[in-house]
Amino acid sequence: MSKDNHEREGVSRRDLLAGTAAGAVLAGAVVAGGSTVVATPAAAAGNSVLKPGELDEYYGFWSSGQAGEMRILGIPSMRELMRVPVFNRCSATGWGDTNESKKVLTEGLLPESKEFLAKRGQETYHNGDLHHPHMSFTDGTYDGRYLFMNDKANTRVARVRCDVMKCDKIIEIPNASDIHGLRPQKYPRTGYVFANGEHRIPLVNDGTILDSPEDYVAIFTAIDGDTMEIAWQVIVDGNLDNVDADYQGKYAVSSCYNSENGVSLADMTEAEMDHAVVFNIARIEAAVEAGDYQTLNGVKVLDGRKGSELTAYIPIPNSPHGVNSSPDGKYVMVNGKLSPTVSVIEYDKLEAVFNGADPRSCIVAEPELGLGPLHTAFDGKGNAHTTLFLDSQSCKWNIDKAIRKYNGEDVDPIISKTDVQYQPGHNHSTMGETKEADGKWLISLNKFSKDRFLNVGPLKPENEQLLDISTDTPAVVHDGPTFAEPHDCILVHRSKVNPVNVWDRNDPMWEDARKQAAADGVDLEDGHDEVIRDGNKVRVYMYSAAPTFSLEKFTVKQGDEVTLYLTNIDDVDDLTHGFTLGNHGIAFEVGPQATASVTFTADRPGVHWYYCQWFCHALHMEMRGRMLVEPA
Ligand code: CUK
Ligand code: CUA
Repeated sequence: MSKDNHEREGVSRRDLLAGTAAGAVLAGAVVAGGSTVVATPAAAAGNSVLKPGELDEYYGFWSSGQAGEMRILGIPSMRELMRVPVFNRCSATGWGDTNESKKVLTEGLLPESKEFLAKRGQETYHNGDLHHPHMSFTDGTYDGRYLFMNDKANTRVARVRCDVMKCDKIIEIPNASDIHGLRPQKYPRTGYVFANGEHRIPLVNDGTILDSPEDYVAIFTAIDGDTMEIAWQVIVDGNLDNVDADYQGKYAVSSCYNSENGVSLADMTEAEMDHAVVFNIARIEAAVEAGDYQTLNGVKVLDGRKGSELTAYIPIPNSPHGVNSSPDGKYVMVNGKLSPTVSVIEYDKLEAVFNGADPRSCIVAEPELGLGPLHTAFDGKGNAHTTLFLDSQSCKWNIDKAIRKYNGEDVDPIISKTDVQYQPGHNHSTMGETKEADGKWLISLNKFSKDRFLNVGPLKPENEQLLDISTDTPAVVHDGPTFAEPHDCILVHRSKVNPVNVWDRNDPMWEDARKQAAADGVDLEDGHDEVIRDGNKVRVYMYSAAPTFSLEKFTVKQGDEVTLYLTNIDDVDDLTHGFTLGNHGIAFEVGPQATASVTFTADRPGVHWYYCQWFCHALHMEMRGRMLVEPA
């Protein structure tokens, strides 16, 4: 055990000894007082195991890939703390069913999508492919306001409010196809959220073009993170994969694996060199100011194809993937994927490139690390950790040494390689994409778990591993199976995030309910129940206070359009109620001091029980009531 580990915050030598006291314990299971603690030597060294009741030092915000939600983990324990529905639907919270969530899920859709979905009997998309969750920044570090994330499946970008950890905005991006890479501006603040359209499509995609891929384009989008409106878009050559922003507010850099502008696998992988596109923010803003754009689907679209002064195309080998700015603000790493190299671009050399210098003159290192470099994370001490997909390794290397080697010195930038299980995609270090990178922990998000867990059938979990990176030989200290499919995550110090325990009664989330209640003369703020008939529309206002609903029964007529508003007037931490209406497909959560509503047509004559489905009280089972639907 290194000295370093003993000094880790919150870990005393005694804790470590206690954790290994039984000797035998080191590689086995300790059974004490009925609980089983699995301890491995590495776990004890890195102290990723917290005792019951201990809090984690970091929040992990996780993508869930094709599951469409965001997840919150505690790091280093790797305990899953919460799931936040975003692009998916959620049976537990009613996301996708309540009027409040439907508003978020539908208001940002393009008109043609609404029309298309209506023909499928849907108000919105029911799926999503969430790859990249990233927090808003101020001055180069997380500010705890928002999390932004992409939906590759349906070309959308969503925002989650960090005060309540609920999604409050989703927008569909016109003109682009399949938003993949997404990063917020780091400086001076977010600001822009940059979003890459991965797939090339005809610029006016009206069904008249298929077999002339030269008429296809990819589109880079800058979204205003405060308003969630699109600020501008830039047309590029090639496609767009991942993106990162710099620490000066000058540039965003995207990788392109398809400089060939191909549409088949053979076309797309033909060239040895692809490129990174650098977007010059000041020049783009000036061009917008000067009116140097076309308007397409209501968005200002600028032309940044080769030859444009808005962009620079930096040749990079070979089908590059991840893009990661170093915490010192000096460099951005473009990970070579099919090339064993990571290309290191120095931000300060980009100005010369924009003024005509050789595009490759901004490359200051190109270390050869191993097979399949996909993503790079940083420790804030001058080192980088790159995932090697094909080698199933995490490679620790020194940035300065890589630069010296590129300049001809005989030094080896590689510090060590750690086996991971197996085939890592993204990795992420604690605070690693901010100027406050602290070099404590690294997550390796591995695409395959193979034999690491009990067999659960043909569909296997993936494997997320936690590495202690405080030493020169990072060690895996935790294995964790995970369901589809975290591509990316961020590790945020807990001091940056301050969620509330109880909702504010004036929260904008239920603004529409508040307005309707006011129009109906109902005081939503004051535990007021009422059934209001308005033609064949019936509005039922009720409140919950453990263990009762204020209305133990109400009556509507067959064919009525019923909107039920439920306000939880309990203001105690963790006192969530729910409303499930039997045989109506309706169930939602209502947190302390929140209001939620749902609308349906009463069409099943009879008595229908509604009940609270979030266990809230010793008399939770009794927390129920009846809706009578009178036959027409
Ligand atoms: S991507 Cu999946 S491993 Cu969508 Cu960020 Cu690289
Ligand atoms: Cu209220 Cu269970």
